[in-house]
Amino acid sequence: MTGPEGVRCMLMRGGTSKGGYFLAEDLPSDPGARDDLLLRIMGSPDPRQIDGLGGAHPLTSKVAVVSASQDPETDVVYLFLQIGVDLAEVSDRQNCGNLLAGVGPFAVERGLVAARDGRTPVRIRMVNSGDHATVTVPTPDRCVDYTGSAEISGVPGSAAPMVIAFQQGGGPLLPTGHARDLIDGTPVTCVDNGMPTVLIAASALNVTGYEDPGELEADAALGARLQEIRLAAGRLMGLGDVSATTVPKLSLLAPPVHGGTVMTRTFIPVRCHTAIGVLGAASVAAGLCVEGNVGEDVARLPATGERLRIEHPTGFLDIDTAVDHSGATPAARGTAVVRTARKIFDGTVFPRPA
Ligand code: NQM
Repeated sequence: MTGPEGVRCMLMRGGTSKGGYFLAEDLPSDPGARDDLLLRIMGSPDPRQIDGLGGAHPLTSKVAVVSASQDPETDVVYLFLQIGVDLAEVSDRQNCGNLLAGVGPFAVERGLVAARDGRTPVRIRMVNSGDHATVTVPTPDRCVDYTGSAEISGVPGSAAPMVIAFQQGGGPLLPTGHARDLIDGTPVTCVDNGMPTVLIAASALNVTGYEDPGELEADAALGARLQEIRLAAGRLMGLGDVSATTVPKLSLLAPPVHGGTVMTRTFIPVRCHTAIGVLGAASVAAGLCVEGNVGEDVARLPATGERLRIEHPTGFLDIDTAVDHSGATPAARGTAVVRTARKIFDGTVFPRPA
């Protein structure tokens, strides 16, 4: 329940993102009242989010709302909400595979899933996409252990691995029905392996794909071109008018430079990601496995195995995935990834007054 004083909240890093984790029962059930409260908790709208939990960037202005599942096949239900930084907007139009890494330990910590001695699988239904995933949480002595030796690019130090296995989603891998579309003369591959994403060779937009994210964000002509492509791609992908939504994302592709599969610069969709999202990387990886995709002359697909290393501005993200071409249309087979997560605080957050 929302008390007059404050709201129970756990602040966690999930992968390379950070956000507030709430039990659904601790928030108002009315979405309008919930969103108003969350904006005040995060300190939005304000470019600095100085009066709230938010970190003044879309990657640190996120919320996970978690509840017990009524479905015996699933343990918990996870709703992701993107909280606007400088705009008073709360969006459920996209999922977040990074915060998902924290949903497993959060569910165990809040008693929604009984911890096993060793490792505890938490089966999660993701409301935003309708897809399912299992996060396996290290639980020695039936307690969540956040310490360990797993390292992920973009996060200093090491922590316990949270292994995420995604189940096959229901939607098409190629939402436009094609491996390649032409948008105002620019070849693109529109793909959705958990995150609607538009793949574009960086060279097609006259950039190298190795620029600093800040430099790309400062390029107004590039930003305008990306927005034109995004609006057209949104319609082709059946997403309608995407002018006010955070999907589809755009990933610029360049040849790998660290021995991986491909180098990326991903727009989410206005800011350029300092790394890459989990589901964004899963979509890039699956798109690169589709015959005829726009990265064919850019990427170096592994000769064997199903692990693709997606390079990004601060390192790389390894994705296990493969595409099945035996059916009428290409389909992604199970996707898996290792992330880490960490509890930063657990307590009561005090929202800015209404
Ligand atoms: O793609 C950023 C992130 C994300 C989303 C974004 C994510 C994902 O890095 O699964 O995690 O694309 O807005 O958290």
